[in-house]
Amino acid sequence: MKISEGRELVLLEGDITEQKVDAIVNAANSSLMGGGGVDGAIHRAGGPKILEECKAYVAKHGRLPTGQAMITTGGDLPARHVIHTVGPVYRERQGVAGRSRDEQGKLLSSCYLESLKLAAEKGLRTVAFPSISTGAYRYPLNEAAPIAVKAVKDFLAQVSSVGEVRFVLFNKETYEAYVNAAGA
Ligand code: AR6
Repeated sequence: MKISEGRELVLLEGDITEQKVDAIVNAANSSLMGGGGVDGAIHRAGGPKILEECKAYVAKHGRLPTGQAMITTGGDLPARHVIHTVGPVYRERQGVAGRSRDEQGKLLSSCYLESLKLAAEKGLRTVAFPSISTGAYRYPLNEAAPIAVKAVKDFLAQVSSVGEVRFVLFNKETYEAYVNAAGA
């Protein structure tokens, strides 16, 4: 889907670890020590260099807050870099201890925006995202997909060096939610 001259949004069903792009984005957790889901798949396929850089980052800056992003090498992956971001854990019951729905949405949106800002700062042109927070972090797909698509479209519509953003969605249900959200 063309957003403007030289700016494209692409939706694919597939495995993000196979993408040959400037950067793939990892749905990590604040410890940056790896985990399950897409995080586990990226560390397995990318080899130990990625974890070494994550450890060095945490030793220097501390844990990565929700909604923020940092970058490492792509290690053995076809992608040159991995941008690690931390999505919000979705909470059904809101109030007292929890974040409001709006706050959760802002944090999810921030994951996409901060990752793309980092990519632009580094002069990276092609970036691939998974569906952040909709696995272990339980964000409902029908709420997360429109937030993700809007954040990326808004970014691409502004002047930036990033030319192509791909959503690489792991199953049909997720792919279809993003197709609906993009009105594609
Ligand atoms: N390529 C693309 N998408 C994938 C892949 C893959 N190889 N593998 C899984 N997905 P999740 P979260 C999809 O749970 O909800 C980790 O343990 C998956 O089907 O990976 O943000 C971290 O360490 C789903 O659509 O991430 C954190 O602790 C999407 O990726 C926590 O999980 C996100 O699911 C983060 O949870």
